[in-house]
Amino acid sequence: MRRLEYLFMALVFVTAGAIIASSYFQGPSLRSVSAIEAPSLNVYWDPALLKPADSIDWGMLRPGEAKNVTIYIVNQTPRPVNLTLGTTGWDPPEASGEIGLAWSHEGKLMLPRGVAETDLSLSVSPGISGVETFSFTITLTAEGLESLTIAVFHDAFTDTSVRIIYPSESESKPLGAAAASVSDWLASSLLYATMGNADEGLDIDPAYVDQATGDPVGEPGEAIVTFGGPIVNPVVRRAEALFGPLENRAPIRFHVEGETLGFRERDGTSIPGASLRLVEVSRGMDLFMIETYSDSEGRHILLCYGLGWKGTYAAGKYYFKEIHGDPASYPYVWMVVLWEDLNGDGFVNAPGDGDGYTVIATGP
Ligand SMILES: [Ca+2]
Repeated sequence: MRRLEYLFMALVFVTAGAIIASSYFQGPSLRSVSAIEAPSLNVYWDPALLKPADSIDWGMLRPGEAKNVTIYIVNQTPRPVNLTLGTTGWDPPEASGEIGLAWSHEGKLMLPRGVAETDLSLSVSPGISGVETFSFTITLTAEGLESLTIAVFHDAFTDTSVRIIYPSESESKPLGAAAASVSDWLASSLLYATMGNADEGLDIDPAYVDQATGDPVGEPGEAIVTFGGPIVNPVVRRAEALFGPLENRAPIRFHVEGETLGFRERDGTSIPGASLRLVEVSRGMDLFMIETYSDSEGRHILLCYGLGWKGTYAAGKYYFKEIHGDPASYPYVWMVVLWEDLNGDGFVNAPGDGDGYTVIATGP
């Protein structure tokens, strides 16, 4: 994963000084109240993001006890960020060995404008003594990453609401897209298996696809996955439209010229090796693409499809077997892969099971 170091670093301070935190003994218990300040990562109590969390009351803590609070963090920046928790400024210093703070998001990724539910856990050592009041500063470091890549998208799935849109069999679809085949669904199911928080819907469902524009429906920061190419998939058809600002379009697009099918960059630049003749596609070869981008509404989209249906199925198997197993090796915004039915059985075998998968091009 490439990082744009120093370009963006956000610190969230949950402090006990600037921000108040008082702790004191009440009999055998400790009480601690902390206020929260979050200049770049906004913090809320509720998933609807209506109640800003400007302080945490940990309640009464006995020696040996731990308390959890659930908060919702919003990445307000236009970049994916990598989160790290730290504590500083312990007063008295020895309290740091007796009181610990942990959370469930160490090292995790957040998509731009993404929302993450996380638990903060404060624990007090059973043997704490000599500490009547304490204070410390919590630092949540949000390191900005260079761009949304396939690797970032994959890693963010764990904590991101993902909407999977399936091209339907309907003959009447947005933007005049054609009926899809079940193979597009098969490919999607391989991604579904890797996600923790996915909703599924069809392209003819207005809750998933704007029936007038073909745009996917979703909140800023949400992730959207869809399989199947522009012939059957209105979301892809919309993403590859040849009009409108370039930055609103998917990074690469389907291109057909005579009997040759392939992919080009969104501005029309050809991609060497990223095309096949129609006759080759029917003889056990296919090209597929996997790409990710953010649309103008701040939704993060992963598109996967082949020139033919076997290529789309191959994309699903490739994602599951290769990318899911080693996402850090895919720091790309887009990639084009050649699938070949090397064992000649007419079936799309997974990588390592007899067929060939060759990365033709990656970008940017
Ligand atoms: Ca095969």
